[in-house]
Amino acid sequence: MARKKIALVGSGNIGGTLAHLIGLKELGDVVLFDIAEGIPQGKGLDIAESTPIEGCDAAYAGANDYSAIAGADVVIVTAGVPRKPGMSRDDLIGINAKVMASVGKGIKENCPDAFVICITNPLDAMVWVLREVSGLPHNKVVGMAGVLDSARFRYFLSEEFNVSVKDVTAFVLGGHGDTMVPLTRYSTVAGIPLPDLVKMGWTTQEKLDQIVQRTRDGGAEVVALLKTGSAFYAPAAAAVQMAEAYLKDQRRLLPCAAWVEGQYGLDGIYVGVPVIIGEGGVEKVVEIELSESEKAEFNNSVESVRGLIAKSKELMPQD
Ligand code: A3D
Repeated sequence: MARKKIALVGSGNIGGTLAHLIGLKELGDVVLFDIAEGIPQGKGLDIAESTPIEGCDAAYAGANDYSAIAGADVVIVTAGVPRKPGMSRDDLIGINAKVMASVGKGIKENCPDAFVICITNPLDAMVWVLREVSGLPHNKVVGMAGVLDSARFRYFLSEEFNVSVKDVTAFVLGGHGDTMVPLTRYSTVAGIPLPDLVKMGWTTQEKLDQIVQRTRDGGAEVVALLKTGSAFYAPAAAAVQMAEAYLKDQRRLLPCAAWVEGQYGLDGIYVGVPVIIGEGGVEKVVEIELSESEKAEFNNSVESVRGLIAKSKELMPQD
């Protein structure tokens, strides 16, 4: 059986980490693409030289021409600019909407059958642009945010409870921004929901509220520490989990920025919801019951995504 081909559009901090993880997991051969000459080639060669040590079979190539991504099974997009301290994700829209338009064209012309995972911010709006320009089916274009936001929530909870991260599950819905909705009712330690753990005295409501807020600010916390860019290890791990679910037809239930039409009363928008990812891409949008206050928070988040999509429409080059 031929190895799968995974194209990474953007070979910066996340792109390089993705390339490394994909090789370690032997998910397929990797093509790194970037507009910066030498970066994708250099990172590809460097990682390829680690494969004899790791004992993993994966080929690496670097390119500055879109023809290199031809026939890719999966494309992971990180092209564009990240935040600097003091910036919100939404401040990136002017540059990144134009970048997504060029990436969408490259995908359309070279690998229209790929499963595309977008990471570039502001996430939900950038997935929308990518899908619009590439013309791929909605179920094959998805955004990575919920897996990362949920992982941050899980990590903070595991610290608070002093239990293994393996036993903590968590759900974060909505747009990937300050309005994201961490759902405490659907988050558990080995199946025990967080509100029950408060009743059991494992934590207090006040501490839980602080953890929810820290989750919302999780990206900014790393940006403030790094000063030169944004998080990349955890975002790359999250996207690799989504790519693996598709390539191995795992049917994982993961929170992703997916196209929602009908579910949750929405009439066609990209926003963070639980979905099943398998060989068909996004095979199902899972509609969970929300309380009145959760609904209000989710709708608030949807409105903010709508605003960003409208702005992206104005910024997209017309041709
Ligand atoms: P960075 O290390 O700067 O890498 C971006 C790369 O994109 C650079 O190598 C650029 O040369 C390249 N690039 C710029 N324009 C183009 C273009 N037109 N075509 C191809 N390549 C281009 O950034 P990063 O890897 O740290 O972050 C990448 C993106 O991911 C940013 O927009 C971040 O905001 C975003 N991000 C999202 C999350 C989510 O959870 C959604 C988390 C962290 C970062």
